[in-house]
Amino acid sequence: MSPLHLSDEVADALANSRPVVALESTIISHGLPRPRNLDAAREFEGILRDRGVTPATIAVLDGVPRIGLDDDGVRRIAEEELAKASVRDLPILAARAASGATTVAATAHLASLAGIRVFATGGLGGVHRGASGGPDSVATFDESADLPTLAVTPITVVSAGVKSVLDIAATLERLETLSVAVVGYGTRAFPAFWLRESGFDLDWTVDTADDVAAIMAARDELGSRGGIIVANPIPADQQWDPAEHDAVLAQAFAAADAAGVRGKAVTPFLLGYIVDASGGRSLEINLDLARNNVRVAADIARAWSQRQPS
Ligand code: PSU
Ligand code: MN
Repeated sequence: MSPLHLSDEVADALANSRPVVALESTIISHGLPRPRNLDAAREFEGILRDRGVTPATIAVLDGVPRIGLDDDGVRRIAEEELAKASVRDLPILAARAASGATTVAATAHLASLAGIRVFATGGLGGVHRGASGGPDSVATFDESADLPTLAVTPITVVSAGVKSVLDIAATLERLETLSVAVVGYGTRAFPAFWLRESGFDLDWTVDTADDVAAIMAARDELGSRGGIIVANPIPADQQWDPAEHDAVLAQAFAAADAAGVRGKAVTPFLLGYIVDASGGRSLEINLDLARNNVRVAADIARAWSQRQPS
């Protein structure tokens, strides 16, 4: 018996080489506030369906890794207090019949097991500031499992780069070491989630979804093990005003410092603070960039599907 449960529509689409895009559940359960998160989960699926692509939202429910959720499953990831589950948590949830919302790492792993090749998210996890220490701080070693997982998982992830609360230079260095391919979608500038540009340039840019599908095909022929990150910046007219962004981030870091927040609590603290301090502006941008990534992932999945023998 397969340990995975594929929804009928996902199983049918995969069996017939029709386009499928995986969606993560941690962004719904932990990344977006209620009740907007339920609308967002449904909207992301709708964007795919409107483009003839089958959505595969992924989560572990009662111990079963589900690839494609029904309406009740989507409601559960938006409304229940679920564990945030990375790859290492999957066997524990399965053995205990427990539930969890899957991170980029866990979603990529499960999607790939199911045979899905394209995945849309908001922002990837990465190397946290202070991971390697500083003049007056000890190293936290806080690097998301998203990075090493993408080194060994054959999936193409569309993301708006990584959040500017992370150490972006270190994240890009780690992706290089881990041999994860990174291409800018219509840009050479690596984006920083709410902003179009992080100040770091990429070696490669692609202009079309079919360019990405061609890289995926070549990847398979060359026996590369890892994934491909498609860095898709938010459109210029939707990005956060950089000066306001910098000011709110500085406030957020100062507040985290003053509150003595440490370790894995830092990111949720910063993100919550940033939504409040921006008067909700950062949340609207987060939704815009995620929608934009889902649209690009749909185009890539269609281009990939067209390359498959039918
Ligand atoms: N980026 C967002 N919102 C999120 C996340 C990232 O804008 O909710 C989630 C993703 O699921 C990502 C995870 O995989 O955070 C990374 O967490 P950690 O650094 O603990 O691995
Ligand atoms: Mn971490």
